Amino acid sequence: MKNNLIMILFVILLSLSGCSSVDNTKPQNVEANSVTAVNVEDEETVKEHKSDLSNNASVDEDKTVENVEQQSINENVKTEDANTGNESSTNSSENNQTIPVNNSATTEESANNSVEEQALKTAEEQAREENLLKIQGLVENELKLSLEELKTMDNLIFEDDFYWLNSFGSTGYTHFKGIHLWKLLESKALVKAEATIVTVIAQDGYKMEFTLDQVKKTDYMDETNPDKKYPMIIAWQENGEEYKANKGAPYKLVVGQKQAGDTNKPQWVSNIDKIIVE
Ligand SMILES: Nc1nc2c(c(=O)[nH]1)N[C@H]1C(S)=C(S)[C@@H](COP(=O)(O)O)O[C@H]1N2
Ligand SMILES: [Mo]
Repeated sequence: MKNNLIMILFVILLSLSGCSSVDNTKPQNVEANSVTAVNVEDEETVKEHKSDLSNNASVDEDKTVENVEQQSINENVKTEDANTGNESSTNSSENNQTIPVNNSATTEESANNSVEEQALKTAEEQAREENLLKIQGLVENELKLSLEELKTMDNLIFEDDFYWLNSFGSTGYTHFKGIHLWKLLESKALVKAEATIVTVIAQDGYKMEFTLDQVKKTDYMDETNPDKKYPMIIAWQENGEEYKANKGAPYKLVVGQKQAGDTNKPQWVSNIDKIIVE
């Protein structure tokens, strides 16, 4: 009888310790699951409250409470993550994906955006800088002129149909509008007295060198029309259309013929980068 009692007690003890070892694993899963459940619930309430925003003034308060709740849930998930082994990590990483991963994606995205924005901005700035008309060398005022600035110089603007003769004998007219180069150098850059040479250099390295007298000359000709007289100009508009800013610096040096038979077209310089006075 006494032995039976001891046996019964022993069995009870055994089964109790067996139960408790089952209990050790189960509650963990339940906890993890319950966090997932709360997350889903929470997301639903967020959605609900969002749609409530327009007609409920107390929603802001609710949202603050919710944020606190959400934060504590995140903390729970993190703590759990650190404490649990492989088995329950599926659950907690699921939980992580619902909130924190989203957050870090947003942060990454905005970081990427700002990097891209900055790159774009620098590219734009660079393009703007490259599209400035630079005048350097023997001048009182070295200049970096934007197209907008050039356009405001009303009394320096010249426009006409320019006759051209190319190397292989082809001819034609092209209408150009732009700025009178010598007037620009004389009145804005203030060319120094000792200057004798003007070199016009394009972005692709193509360049033409002129004597200062050639730049000052205002009676370049059209061998087929004695009435025509042209100065040397920096054009920004060709046949009624401005040069596209993404096709290089929007300036072209244009000049008529010095005398009959002068192949003037190859002397034009597209996409001018700078003008150097020496
Ligand atoms: N920057 C630059 N300008 C340039 C050239 C060039 O290769 N690069 N070629 C010249 C030659 S040989 C000719 S015939 C004309 C052609 O003028 P168009 O581009 O208006 O047709 O541009 C001249 N200006
Ligand atoms: Mo040419």
